[in-house]
Amino acid sequence: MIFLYFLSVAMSLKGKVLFITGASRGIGLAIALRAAKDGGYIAIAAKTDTPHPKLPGTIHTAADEVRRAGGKALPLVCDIRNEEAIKAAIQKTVDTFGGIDIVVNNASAISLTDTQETSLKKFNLMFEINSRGTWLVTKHAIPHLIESGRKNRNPHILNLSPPLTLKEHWFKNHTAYSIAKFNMSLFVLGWAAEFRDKGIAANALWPLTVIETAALKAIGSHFGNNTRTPEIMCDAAHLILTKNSKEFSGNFVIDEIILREHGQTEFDHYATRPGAKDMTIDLYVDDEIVNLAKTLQEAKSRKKSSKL
Ligand SMILES: *[C@@H]1O[C@H](CO)[C@@H](O)[C@H](O)[C@H]1NC(C)=O
Ligand SMILES: *[C@@H]1O[C@H](CO)[C@@H](O)[C@H](O)[C@H]1NC(C)=O
Ligand SMILES: *[C@@H]1O[C@H](CO)[C@@H](O)[C@H](O)[C@H]1NC(C)=O
Ligand SMILES: CC(=O)N[C@H]1CO[C@H](CO)[C@@H](O)[C@@H]1O
Repeated sequence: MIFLYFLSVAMSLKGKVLFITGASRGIGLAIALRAAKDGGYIAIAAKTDTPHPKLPGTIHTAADEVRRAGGKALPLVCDIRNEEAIKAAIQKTVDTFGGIDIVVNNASAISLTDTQETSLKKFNLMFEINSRGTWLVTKHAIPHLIESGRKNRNPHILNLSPPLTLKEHWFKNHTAYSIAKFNMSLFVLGWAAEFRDKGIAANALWPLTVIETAALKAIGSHFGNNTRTPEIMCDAAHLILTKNSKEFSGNFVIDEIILREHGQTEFDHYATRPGAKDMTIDLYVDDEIVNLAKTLQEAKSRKKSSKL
């Protein structure tokens, strides 16, 4: 009984303070809502204060959703290209919620264009948001994560970025975006080592299949229709963020794989279109990863049939 009580506390984000960038919609918002369901405190740091002409959701609508889901919300206008804005947002979070336990670096700019088609403006945007922004937000959150570690509050950094793979075909069509995204993963590699003795975990999470978000629709999806909803990413993120930060760090996690490794066998409900099969595999997911997911799936169905 007592053991179960502690287990459930450890596996919840109740009372944890999350600073999430790009949380006004899509995957960032889904992660915020999952934490809110546990009773988490969420700083929603994003650029969108007033409605975007093409994309739904602002920090205020996201905050309302977080509160409805059972969490505390702090909407913050924060352009992560601006160091002063980041410092102010972090300070406001600490003043409001008493600290920071988790940083989720989700904000991301995307332009799937080749070198000639990528303007300097687009290149700078991807560099400034994906790699420089991730670094800058984390840099200013670190003192608070160290404090969280001292208090044994299980501090985590989670970057929404792909497993490190250096195959040229992942670069060919959009080198600049690929480098900006892999840069986020390189930070995971470095930070896991840098902060290990402080008990702070740094991990990366990436989807096996294409996730359908408003941003994806806006850039014109040539990815086909066999996509999943952001819910699979938030379930996987929740699993990572409730793991012991002293033990689980430096991992490049794929959503379906970690969920299967933890015993989940049902994935149909994540399909954007009910009944869709043969999900479209996402960028940067090597064949070995796809095969591992299949092996885990088959191992499970073998286990099931041997029980019959
Ligand atoms: C690169 O572009 C080509 C042509 O559009 C396409 O067939 C191929 O799948 C793309 N490769 C990746 C890894 O996106
Ligand atoms: C990747 O990171 C390095 C080091 O921070 C930086 O110099 C480089 O401009 C980044 N590249 C992109 C495309 O983000
Ligand atoms: C996706 O579905 C829409 C509507 O059913 C269809 O018009 C479109 O061709 C499909 N796209 C792909 C790439 O299969
Ligand atoms: C608002 C925002 O930038 N959301 C991003 C969250 O992360 C995913 C995966 O990197 C992006 O596709 C979203 O655009």
